[in-house]
Amino acid sequence: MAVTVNASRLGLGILRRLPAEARPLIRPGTVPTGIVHLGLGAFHRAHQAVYTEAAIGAAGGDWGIVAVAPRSTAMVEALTAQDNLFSVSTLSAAGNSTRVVGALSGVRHAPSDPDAVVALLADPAVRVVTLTVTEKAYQLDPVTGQLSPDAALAADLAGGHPPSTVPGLLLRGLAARAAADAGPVALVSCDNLPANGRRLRGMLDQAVSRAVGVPGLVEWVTGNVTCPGTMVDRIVPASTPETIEAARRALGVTDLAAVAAEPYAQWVIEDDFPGGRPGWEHAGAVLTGDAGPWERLKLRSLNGVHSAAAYLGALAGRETIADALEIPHLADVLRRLIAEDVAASFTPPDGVRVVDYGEQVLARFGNPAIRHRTLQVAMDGSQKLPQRVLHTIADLRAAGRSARWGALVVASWLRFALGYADDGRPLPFQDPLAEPIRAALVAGAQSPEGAVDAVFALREVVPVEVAEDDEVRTDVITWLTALQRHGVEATLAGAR
Ligand code: CS2
Repeated sequence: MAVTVNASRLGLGILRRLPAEARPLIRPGTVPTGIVHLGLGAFHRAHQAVYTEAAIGAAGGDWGIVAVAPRSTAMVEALTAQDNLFSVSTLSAAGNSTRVVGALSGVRHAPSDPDAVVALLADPAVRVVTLTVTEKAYQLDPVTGQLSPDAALAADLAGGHPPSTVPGLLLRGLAARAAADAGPVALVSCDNLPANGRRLRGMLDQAVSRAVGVPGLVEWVTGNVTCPGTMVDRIVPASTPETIEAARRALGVTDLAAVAAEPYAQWVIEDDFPGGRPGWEHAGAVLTGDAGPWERLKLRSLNGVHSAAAYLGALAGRETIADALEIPHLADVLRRLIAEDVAASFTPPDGVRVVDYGEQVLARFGNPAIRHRTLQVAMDGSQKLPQRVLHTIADLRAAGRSARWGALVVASWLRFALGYADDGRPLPFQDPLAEPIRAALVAGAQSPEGAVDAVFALREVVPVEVAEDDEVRTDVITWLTALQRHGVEATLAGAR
């Protein structure tokens, strides 16, 4: 690897100038590749890369990560110019610290070099493939988990040209791996999907069985590919110029791949790796037979509450999640959501009390040093709401309980989707299903009843048992009416 000696830019050449506590835990560039990661976003850099570096440092192994950007080139260019190094700044009220991470052994840009990614997936040295590609990249109907291919994926399934989608890349990579007899591999979803291992497996099986020109791949995948489920957790907002400035202050050089994150991190992983894995347990990860209870705990008590704070906060004109928590009564309402709805909806992992976990979550959301924008968390609601809130509601109703606080979250999402904050300012609605949702809202816009009925008819967003439940419908309409008439602050003040 070429060593960049550039006084003003992060790179191998400047590491010796850094204080010991800011240096990587391993010698960067010396660990051979064993992992391919799809999705080069801030979350991967502050989560799996950090755990994997610590695991290699503690337990060894050839587990360098080649990270693949599925879309933009900016991060690939930044990391290439920095010898694949980046820094993580850990931010809290108690103070900040910054450390350079050396886990990446390479970076690739999938759109400009899909064949290189396919070749990597077929490399026998690669035995683990991790993914942080966001919910929508799986191209699964959020409610049913059925593959719902867009035109690009349909073209990938037809074959004959290099793949351009995540399912397409995996499909062609595994076909090449089977042809090369390169050995078994674990594909590990690190996205906030429900039962993410099973969803990824379902996506793969459906893609393989529909694909043209991959004879025998169904059998090979069955015998050689595992999809362990995971629960991933760390609050990592999108990087901003302030993130880069914090890294520059700490390191004395520019790091265009810098990320900032909260101190807390958790990773629960199902231990099903036929080709081996890093010693992640030495880095604090929990290896288990079933991540399901952890995943439900996190999706419902953290992400569901995060979405609630994001929609209500954005409507009330608050820029960040920490600002949103300052809205009078919001924290109390979120506590009731956790205690009365979330905690009653599922059985948590042994030894965990959901309300205690929820208190910790609220404290994390309040971290004033983490400027997590409400609009970032509000994005892609159609892909997030089922596992974050609608499953909670469905489970409560199946047990004969009410789900009033869950209904408030649904109403706040609908109110957000209508496109205006309480002060009349427009709100951006970024969602892969923005068109059908907006069309439904326009059709039903005359009244809250009309809006709820129109959106509840969208089967790819709202499960039938929730959509056809009169009590849920009434609760959502009541909250939506209050939010529209009185705004967030008065609605929360009057919430009982
Ligand atoms: C957030 C998550 O953006 C969002 O939707 O709820 O990214 C959240 O910060 C992480 O899941 C925390 O682990």
